[in-house]
Amino acid sequence: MIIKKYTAPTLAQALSNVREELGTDAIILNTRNVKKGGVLHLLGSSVYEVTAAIDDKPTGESTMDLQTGARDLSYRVQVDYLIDDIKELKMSIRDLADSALTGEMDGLPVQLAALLKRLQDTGMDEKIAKRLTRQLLNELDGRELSDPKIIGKRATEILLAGMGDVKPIPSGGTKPRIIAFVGPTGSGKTTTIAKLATEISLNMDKKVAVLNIDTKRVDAVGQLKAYCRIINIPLYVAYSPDEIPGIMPGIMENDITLVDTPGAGPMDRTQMIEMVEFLHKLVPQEVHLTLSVTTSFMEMKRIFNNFGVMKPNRILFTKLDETDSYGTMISFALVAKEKLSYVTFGQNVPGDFDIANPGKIIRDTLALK
Ligand SMILES: Nc1nc2c(ncn2[C@@H]2O[C@H](COP(=O)(O)OP(=O)(O)OP(=O)(O)O)[C@@H](O)[C@H]2O)c(=O)[nH]1
Ligand SMILES: [Mg+2]
Repeated sequence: MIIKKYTAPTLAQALSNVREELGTDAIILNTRNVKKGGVLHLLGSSVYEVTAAIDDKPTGESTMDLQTGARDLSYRVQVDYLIDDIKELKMSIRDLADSALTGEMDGLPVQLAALLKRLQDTGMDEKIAKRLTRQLLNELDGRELSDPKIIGKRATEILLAGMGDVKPIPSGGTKPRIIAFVGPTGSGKTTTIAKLATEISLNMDKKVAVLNIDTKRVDAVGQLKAYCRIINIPLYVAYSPDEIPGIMPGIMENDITLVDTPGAGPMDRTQMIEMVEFLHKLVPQEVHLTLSVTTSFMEMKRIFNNFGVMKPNRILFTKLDETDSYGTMISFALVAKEKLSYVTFGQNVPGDFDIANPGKIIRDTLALK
C-alpha cells in the first residue's frame, strides 16, 4: 500500500493530481483545508491537502475504499483459514476411517474372524483384509456368516472383481510386438525371459527375439546367450539408446521381441533415466513389472512408484515357490490396478511358469479347495 499527500489551491486540483499520479483506483483517505502563513495562520492563504492511497500489489483487483480493502483482505484470510480447516478435516476423516479399518474388530462371527486371521497370516495388507471382512459382514446374513464355504465364495468373488482379468502375451496381435521386462535387481527378469522365449518359440509358433539392454557395459547376457543359441533365436544387445534405430530393422523381422533390462536399484536415478530413454525409443506395447512375491507389500508399493516412469502395464510375479504368503500378491494387485500376466515358481528353464490365475491365487490364500 502506497500512501501519499497532495496539496493544491483547490480541492478539485488536488484530487486531479491524485488521479493523475495514482490512477482511478486510488483511495482517498482524508481531505482537509490547511491554512498557510500569517499570524496564527489567520491571514495566510489556504491550500487543500488530500491523503490518498493505492494498493501496490499487482492483484488486478480494484478497491473501492479502505474499508472495502480491509474487508477483502479479511475475507481472503478467512477463506485461506477455511481451506486449511477443510484440508485438516479431510485428513482427520481419512485418519478416522483408516483407524476404524485398522482398529479392533471385536465380536466378529467365528468364521469371519477365522478368515480375517487367515488373510493376515498370508501377508495381506491389514486395511485391505479388514475392508473385505467388513464388506462380508455387511453383505451376508447370520446363516451365511456361519458357513465358511459361503464366506469363502463371496470373498473370492470380491477379490477377483478387484484383481481383474489377466493379460498374458497375445498369440495374435500386431507385429512386431515389443515386450519389456523391468524391475528390481534379481527379481527374475532374465530367467523369466528365457522361459517365455522358449515357450513362444516352441509352443506359440512365433518368431521370437531377445533384446538385452546393457547399460552397465558388461556382457551381462551369459546364460541368456546360451538359451538363445539352444532354441535358435536372435539375441540383440544395445549399450545405449542411440543404438536402437540401428537394431530396429532386425527386431521388425520378428513377431515378438522380449526386452531384458538391467535391474535398477530404486535410488539409481541415472540408470532409471537411461532406461526410460531406451523404452522411449522402443515404444513397447507391454511393460511387465517383474516382482518377487517374497517382497513386502510396502516395498512393492515403493518399487511400483519408482518404476512408474517406465509405465508398466502388466505385473509379473516371480518366486511363488519361495513363499506361501500370497496375500501380499493379492494386496499389491488390488492397489496397483494393472493386469497380471504370468507367475513363475522355480528356477528351471524351460518350465516353472504359468499364466497368472487370480482365482487360484485367491483360493490358495483363503485355503479353499
Ligand atoms: N526360486 C525361484 N528362483 C527364481 C525364480 N525366477 C528367478 N529365480 C532366481 O532368481 C535369481 C535372479 O534371477 P534373474 O533372472 O537373474 O533376475 P534379474 O531380474 O534378471 O536380475 P538382474 O538382471 O540382476 O536385475 C536367479 O538365481 C534365478 O534362478 C523363481 O520363480 N523361483
Ligand atoms: Mg537380468
